[in-house]
Amino acid sequence: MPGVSFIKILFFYPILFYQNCIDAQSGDCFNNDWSNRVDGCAGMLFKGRFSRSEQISLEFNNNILGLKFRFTFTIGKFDSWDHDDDYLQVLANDVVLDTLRYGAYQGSGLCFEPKYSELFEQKQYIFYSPIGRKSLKLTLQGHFDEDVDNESWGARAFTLEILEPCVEFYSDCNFQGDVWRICNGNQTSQIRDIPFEIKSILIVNGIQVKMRDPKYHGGQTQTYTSSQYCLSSYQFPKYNQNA
Ligand SMILES: [Ca+2]
Ligand SMILES: [Ca+2]
Repeated sequence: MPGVSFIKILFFYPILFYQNCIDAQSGDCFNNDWSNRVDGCAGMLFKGRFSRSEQISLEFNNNILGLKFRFTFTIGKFDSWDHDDDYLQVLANDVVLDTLRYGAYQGSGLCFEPKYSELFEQKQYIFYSPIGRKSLKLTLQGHFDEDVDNESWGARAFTLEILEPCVEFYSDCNFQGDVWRICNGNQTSQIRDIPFEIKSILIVNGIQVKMRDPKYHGGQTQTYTSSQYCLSSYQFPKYNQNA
């Protein structure tokens, strides 16, 4: 039987990797992601309120693979921000993506101190991660000089999408040994030989990896939709991308 070993990867993208605090009033704000502090303004729940040098962040460790990401959230600007002195910075992997500044009277009076105004604004950032990096840290860092009853901020409707996801194949179990990586958007070649026996695969949710080898599972195609920590044997397959 002239079996041809192969790998086919289905990238369904963008992959919605993470979301939190999406619904106006539901319980998905009440967890420990970002912060366990929750407040409401105009019928909307926010993580917050924060002031002074308070920051909130979320880290994904050793479970995220991608070259290109999109992070969105909605900022709540509350009360008396001093436009030149007070600001909120958005960071990915400790690199500043944006600096947000507002004035005390921007928006309309919705909650908290009646003299000053509130503004809700959806923000969206596309950024890149170095090849091979498996962690990501997102941070909202405040820079304020007065207390929360005078000037503050909150955040809600967090989403993180992977616009260019990757899959990694390893020569040893538990994602050790040599690595062979394929990322969506890599246009170097459509079919290549993987230069070692595959023992484990790191797969982000939302990707399908199909593999077949005549010496494995009777030549049946296997479909994997989550990471595989230790496979018994896949030898010298061909790679075939079908996005
Ligand atoms: Ca107010
Ligand atoms: Ca201030």
